[in-house]
Amino acid sequence: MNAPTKNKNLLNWVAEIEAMCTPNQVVWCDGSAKEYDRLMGEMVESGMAIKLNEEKRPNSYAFNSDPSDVARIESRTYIASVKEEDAGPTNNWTDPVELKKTLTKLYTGCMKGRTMYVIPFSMGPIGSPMAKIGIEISDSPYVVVNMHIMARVSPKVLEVLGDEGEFIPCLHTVGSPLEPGQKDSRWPCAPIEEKYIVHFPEENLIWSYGSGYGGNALLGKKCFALRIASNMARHEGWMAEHMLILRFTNPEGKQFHIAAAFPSACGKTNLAMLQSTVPGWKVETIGDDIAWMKPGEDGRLYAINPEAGFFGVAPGTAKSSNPMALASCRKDAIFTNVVVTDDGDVWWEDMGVECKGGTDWHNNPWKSGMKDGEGNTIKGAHPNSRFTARAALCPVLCPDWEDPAGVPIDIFVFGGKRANTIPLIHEAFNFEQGVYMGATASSEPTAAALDLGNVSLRFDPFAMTPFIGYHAGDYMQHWFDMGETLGDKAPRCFYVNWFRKTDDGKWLWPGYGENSRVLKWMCDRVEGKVDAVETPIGLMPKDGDLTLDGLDISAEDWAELMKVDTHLFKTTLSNAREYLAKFGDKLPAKMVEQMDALEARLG
Ligand code: OXD
Ligand code: MN
Repeated sequence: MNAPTKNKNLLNWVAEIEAMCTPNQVVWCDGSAKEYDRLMGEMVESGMAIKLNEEKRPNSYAFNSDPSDVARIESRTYIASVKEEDAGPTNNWTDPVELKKTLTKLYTGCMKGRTMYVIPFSMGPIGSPMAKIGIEISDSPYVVVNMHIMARVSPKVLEVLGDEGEFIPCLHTVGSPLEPGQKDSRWPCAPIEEKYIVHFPEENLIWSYGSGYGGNALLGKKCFALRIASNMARHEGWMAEHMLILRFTNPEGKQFHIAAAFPSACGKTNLAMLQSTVPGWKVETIGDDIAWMKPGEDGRLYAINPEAGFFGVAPGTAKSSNPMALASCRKDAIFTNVVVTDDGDVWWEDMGVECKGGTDWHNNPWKSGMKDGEGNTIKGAHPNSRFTARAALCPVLCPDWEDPAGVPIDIFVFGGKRANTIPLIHEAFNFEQGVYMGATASSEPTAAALDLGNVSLRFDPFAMTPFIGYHAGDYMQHWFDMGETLGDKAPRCFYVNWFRKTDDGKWLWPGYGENSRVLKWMCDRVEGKVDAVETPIGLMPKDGDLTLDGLDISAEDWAELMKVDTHLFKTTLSNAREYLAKFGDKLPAKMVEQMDALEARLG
């Protein structure tokens, strides 16, 4: 096929990769429905894809991966910066020269017997001043169809790129060359110890080898839009964050834009698509995973969602927890590692419906309640099984979610999963304390940590631990620097904990749609409609300002939910000091100031 571009750098790179990987053929992708249908047809033919029942789930397909290839693999993910200290303690580092030698050996001939797809994509609305162009080369047709949904794949990307434009080269292979006559496996990939997901930050280059799954293979997402972009952002004065973006509109039509960072399993996608229970207030979704944010001409911080779809965790997605996510994958969707029911639809654990029979993610016959030889329930879907859904199908998507200028962020929300210590909501006194809150966001693995003596906290700064493409201490300093740039136009910062429990393990807060009450209090604060109570940890709602009308929460439970136990807080602070000590002399002085000030306030 003739290359649809005259961009020399791109043509040279594609020629170089073709020579190294020796595919059967090179196909330039155009992102069209025709291309999507053709590839799906080929994958159904080869047995890789299952076409779902057209009546139940129109234009949708299911895939089952190899059991060794089901999630991001942090132990095989590298930041190969020239200097080790630039990768910092939260990343795996390997010398880029050595790594390139190892990988070049693996890449040589790795696409034998396969097609090499060249996928031009834009992260962010094509042509937006905040968007960036990437080119993914991959030998996986599964990657191509997922990229169609998750990014903007179109010939327009090459038009915007032009003859001289710059792009992020993203090289991917499943690492499973085919000898002549060799039958392909259903989900080709390389063994774990041969998988590599590598970022070269000085070259803005991504090399991924051996995995076909999610964030390891759809390189626009975690690799580009977070790891590489966070490093670019720090040099260029913007931010690439692991945050959802939503719009909350009050009954008078005033809009507030909220960006929120939560570690995994804290309901980020649910919050992004929340159904407000506050009368007259409405939530609309802009993004569920990544925010790119840049100061605008008016000095405020503007955000875009660089993605075009949702790559959501399937188990737990139900009518009760997130009807909007379910609706987003009602058609035109891809499902990976779920149950395919006997009537050609999909099912997963905690979907809120029974599965009478189907095929599990291992391709074995399956039905609800099945047990293994030892009496353990066999799960039908993998816990990290996913739906790939088009954002455009989300019923509560903001109509202007693709505004190239982005939306002005009013509020940052941080949080974690804590059974105790952290109240439902508190606000930072100022942006710098907000940075401390984000940097020390923590969850405890189980409610067993109620036992004070053994609190084992997992810190996950800004929910970015696996995604900061450089030294995490420098990253924290970048947050402080952004605060200085934004000055009094910086978003207000809040910390929430939806997960507080009583001593006997009962949830104190109903969560889900009721979280809108907490968001409303934040908006009222931003508007100056309500005062707050000053406590040692920050600002908290005055009695009655966060309305509980219609909720069955006793006065004692409310007091417990909002309690600031200074003794417990001191334990969290000392855990935070211990955690942050590993950043050594890269830990910003301002972070130490924040910790000292908090300690003094706690008395
Ligand atoms: C994701 C993740 O898949 O954060 O979004 O791991
Ligand atoms: Mn994520």
